[in-house]
Amino acid sequence: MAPTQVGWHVPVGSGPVVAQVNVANTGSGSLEWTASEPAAWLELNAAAGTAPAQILLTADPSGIADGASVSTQLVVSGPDGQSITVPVTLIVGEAFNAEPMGGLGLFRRGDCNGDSAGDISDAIFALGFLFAGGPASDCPEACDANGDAETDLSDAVYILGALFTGGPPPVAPYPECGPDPEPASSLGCARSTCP
Ligand SMILES: [Ca+2]
Ligand SMILES: [Ca+2]
Repeated sequence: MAPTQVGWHVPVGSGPVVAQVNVANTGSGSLEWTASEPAAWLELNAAAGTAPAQILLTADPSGIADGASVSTQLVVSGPDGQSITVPVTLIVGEAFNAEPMGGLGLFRRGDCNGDSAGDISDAIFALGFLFAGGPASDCPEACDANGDAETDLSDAVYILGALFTGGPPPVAPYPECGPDPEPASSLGCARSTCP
């Protein structure tokens, strides 16, 4: 299951932010799972299902004070008593000393495959996910190269255009790491390669 932790750092007044946790079955047969978390500020789009699946986590910063850091745990339980715990943290406003966030919430647009480089492999990764059953990105927002809050063929075309035909570069944050300029429509970035 990926990622192993989820976090956001949002400005005061931010709308809800979203991240995605993939539940995969590395064995054979079907794997039933249930998910739970106890925090009022966090919601899941599903509490149970069959792997492979994607759980969308939506964190609502609206009731959290400027400078506050809140944490909870997403627990995903499978058969035979197996369970995986994913720490989830939401930091609001000027709280830079709360705890190290390891770049969570920051991303570099266009780096769809999360290797810190922007090159043709990102377009290949995006096409693989869209059309060839390849893995999903741990940072879907970075795959949204043209910044229209959707990941589709146009993003792969956009990445290739920027590399080879003089097209515009990925929209901000690019080329430096940064936060999502439109957090309300974010596709999420659960695993960042940003420092
Ligand atoms: Ca890359
Ligand atoms: Ca897009």
